[in-house]
Amino acid sequence: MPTAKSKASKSAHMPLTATLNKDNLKDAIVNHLHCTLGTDENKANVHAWWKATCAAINQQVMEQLRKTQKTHYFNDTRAVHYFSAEYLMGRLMSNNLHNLNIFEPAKQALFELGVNIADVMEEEPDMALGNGGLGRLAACYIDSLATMEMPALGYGLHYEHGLFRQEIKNGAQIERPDSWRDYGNPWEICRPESIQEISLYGYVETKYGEDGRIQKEWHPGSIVKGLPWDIPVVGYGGKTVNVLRLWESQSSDYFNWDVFNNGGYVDAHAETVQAETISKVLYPNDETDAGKELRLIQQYFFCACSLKDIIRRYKRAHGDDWSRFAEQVVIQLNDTHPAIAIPELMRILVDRAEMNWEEAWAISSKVFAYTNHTLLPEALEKWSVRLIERVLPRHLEIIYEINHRFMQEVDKKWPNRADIKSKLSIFEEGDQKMVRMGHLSVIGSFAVNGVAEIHSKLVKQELFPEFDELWPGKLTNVTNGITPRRWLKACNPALSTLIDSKIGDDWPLHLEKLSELSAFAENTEFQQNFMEIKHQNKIALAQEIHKLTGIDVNPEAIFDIQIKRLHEYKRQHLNLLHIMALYKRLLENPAYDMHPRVFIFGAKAAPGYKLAKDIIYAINKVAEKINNDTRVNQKLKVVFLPNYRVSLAEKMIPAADISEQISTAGKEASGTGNMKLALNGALTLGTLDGANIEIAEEVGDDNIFIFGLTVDEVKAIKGAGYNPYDYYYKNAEIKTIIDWLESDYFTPGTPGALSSIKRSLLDDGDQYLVLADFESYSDAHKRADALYRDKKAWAKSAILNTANMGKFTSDRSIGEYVERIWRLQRCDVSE
Ligand code: 26Q
Repeated sequence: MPTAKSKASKSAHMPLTATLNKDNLKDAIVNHLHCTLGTDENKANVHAWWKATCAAINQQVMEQLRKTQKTHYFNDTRAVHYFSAEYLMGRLMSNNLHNLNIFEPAKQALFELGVNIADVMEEEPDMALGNGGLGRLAACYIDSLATMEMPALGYGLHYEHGLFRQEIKNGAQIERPDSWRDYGNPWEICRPESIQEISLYGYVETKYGEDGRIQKEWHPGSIVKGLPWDIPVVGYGGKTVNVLRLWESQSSDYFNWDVFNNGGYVDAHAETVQAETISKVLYPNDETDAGKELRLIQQYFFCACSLKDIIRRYKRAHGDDWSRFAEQVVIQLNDTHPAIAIPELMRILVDRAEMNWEEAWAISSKVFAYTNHTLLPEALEKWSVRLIERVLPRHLEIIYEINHRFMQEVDKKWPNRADIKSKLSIFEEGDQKMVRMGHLSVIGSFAVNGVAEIHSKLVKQELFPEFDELWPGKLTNVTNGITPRRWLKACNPALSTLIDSKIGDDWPLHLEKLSELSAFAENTEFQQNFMEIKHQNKIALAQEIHKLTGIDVNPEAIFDIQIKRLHEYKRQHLNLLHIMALYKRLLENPAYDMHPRVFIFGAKAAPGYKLAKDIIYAINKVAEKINNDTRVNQKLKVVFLPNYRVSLAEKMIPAADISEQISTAGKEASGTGNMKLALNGALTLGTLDGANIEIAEEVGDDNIFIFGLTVDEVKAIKGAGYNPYDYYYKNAEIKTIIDWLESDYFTPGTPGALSSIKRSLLDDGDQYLVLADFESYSDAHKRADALYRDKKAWAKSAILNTANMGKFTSDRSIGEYVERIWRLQRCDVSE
């Protein structure tokens, strides 16, 4: 236990640079060029400047990191441990400079050294250790936790290769490996002193202790080492610097030496390769469960390493006294990906700490909380019993025991209801007996939340209704949020400066203050300033588009943007069908009245998701045709920007006029891109789904284009037997467009190259109701077009979007988790 005395013993050492300013930054950068990188100002390339600048920034980051860790240690505070298989951090240099409030001094320092800070920032590879929304949410949340000075640790996997780099060749997606740390990454600290070892495979021995009590001993078949890498997470204001701890897998030396000594030299190397495979690469599937052994091992590996790390830290303060563990430790499960942590903690308590089941469960069930991010049946994680039995034999026994006791509880509540039991059981009977990780997570957690009001309502009503009845209050909502530091201040500096000049500069910490901008929504001068910034951002994006694709677009056109993973439920193909409709209208009537429009897409498809890749191909083929058709290309352009990622989002979002959020109602849990785009003054064109509903409530009906079936209407139309052919035959425009897909108009010489989309929309039943929503979607676009021509009206709506996004700061979300779920105290880091 840390003592008051040790707390008082302050180090006499003063930091080299207490706070960095322009002059000492300059010195530090040059110094690092010389002493860290072995080069100098004349020889250094952009990469060296980037590394030297990061090293200079790190002087302050590391100092605050040290102070934060010391403060948290001495205060022995309760802390949240965010368990996530994904963190989409993006670039860190600009973020850290802004959060330390030294962006301008750094820019000036580099300028005086003859270097442009924008070029230096471009040199940084994205840290893309995630697929999409769930991974970026984790990154926004750890930013807010540090900003709000909360004791918090992020835990995850140190993937050697993050999400694949997307190239487009002849219109098709090609996947290339991502290498974010090829020449070393300056933001990570290797911590070999905190290596952990974890077990896999093997068998379980049942023994009887002296007291006659049954004891289980797991004899592993394999041991793997976990090496932690720490990424400092700098809060806004730069006081609290928390840690994101990512585990790299390595082979365990001593274990392999046995093999080695038994003459298995080659086998020993095979084990090495296997162990090092675990953290090699991020699975590029989102919303689907591949059921792959390596994926399960990844999940267990990082959970087991993280729990050992947490317990080591707890024991340093409390020894073997477990009584305060649940007061000190709360673990948030980011979806079910880390759910295996629940039986792992039970194993440690029962087998290692030798607690009885009830004591262990009393602790474990106060530690975990679970966030659900999806209702899609194919995305609900399930693992076959056989696989878990082979990889984690002891965990399977524990899961059976958890379920057995839970079934008794169910039987008390609903006596003799085999139907309810089989519905609620962790085990799903069938051809292949499966473990439902969602059920395990709900049973093993003290709180369960969805990520937007509508989604949480559906989690309660459709996904887990009996759990809600059994444990009223356990299922709740925390609407997602985004960090305004990255998603407005850093990515849209001109707009940020304008906002500062009107309402002061503390909105990044108090985003609800943006509402004060409403007073200027009808002010002509403010409208002009606001729209001029949008225009400049569009010019910058147009240049980027030219650089990346060779396509020229007109910044006077409406920039209509859809950026997100490619998935049928997100309906990029609805957008595409509408683009084809506009094209056809323009061909048939060259005077067709519309403001020039540029449709811009960014999306990666899971490599094994055939139809998603076909949709990318179709977008590119349609784009090629339209962009080269001089009959229409003054009014219509289509751009697919390759390799969509956080750093590209930061360039696209400030330039958007229209934000496409067009998922089938009930399918998008929340969405967070919708919040980022609206915050930057784009008008949402979207369905009543996920957080769109709450965005509409905030901005008002006049400042958003809502279309399409509601959740209830989707249910009704599906219940009545939806037939897409009804729409195909009734609406002549829909029919021509869909038939167009089958011709060789867009793919000269290869008719049928786009026909899989037609098939999915007709023969395969149009699961996501694209045709049912088409007309309403087209109408919404007409309303958007009309409003855009009224420059003042559009400007007012755009301003009101920015002004009304206060609710969606991730600080609000984190505030709700802290108050209602985690019960944390702010911890002041000052010396
Ligand atoms: C599961 C098993 C095997 C391999 C991969 C996966 C896997 C990986 C990632 C499953 C799902 C994901 C990611 C899901 C995701 O990003 N969901 C999104 O989460 C956002 C944050 O809450 C929401 O805003 C989005 O609506 C939701 O789609």
